Amino acid sequence: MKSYIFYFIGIALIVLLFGFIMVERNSDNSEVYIVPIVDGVQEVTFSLKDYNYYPNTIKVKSGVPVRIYLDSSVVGCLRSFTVKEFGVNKHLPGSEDYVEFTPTKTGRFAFACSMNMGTGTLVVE
Ligand SMILES: [Cu+2]
Repeated sequence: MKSYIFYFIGIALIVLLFGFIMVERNSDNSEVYIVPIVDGVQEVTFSLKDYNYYPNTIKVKSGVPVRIYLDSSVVGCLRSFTVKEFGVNKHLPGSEDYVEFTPTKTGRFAFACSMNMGTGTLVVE
């Protein structure tokens, strides 16, 4: 009888875990931010949400300059913005400061703060 209890607890845990993974994947897919092109530049402003960059996944076009701003909600080391793949590493003290780079290859790349605490995904198409 006791083994049945453990069996059901095991099933319940697997269902819970699977459900959790599904939800995470769904919310990730629905939160890809398509960066608009304004006067030939892809402009995006990050803010802070759950101690991380928001939007957290952004999609840009290859070969078009990307200009990134951080609004005043972004604090601490998250104001040092890096995209290793494209040699981006710049401290942006104010909300009017920006870093600009042109993605030269397609794929999914990480962006992060200088200490890798805040992280996100740059999708280049
Ligand atoms: Cu950091």
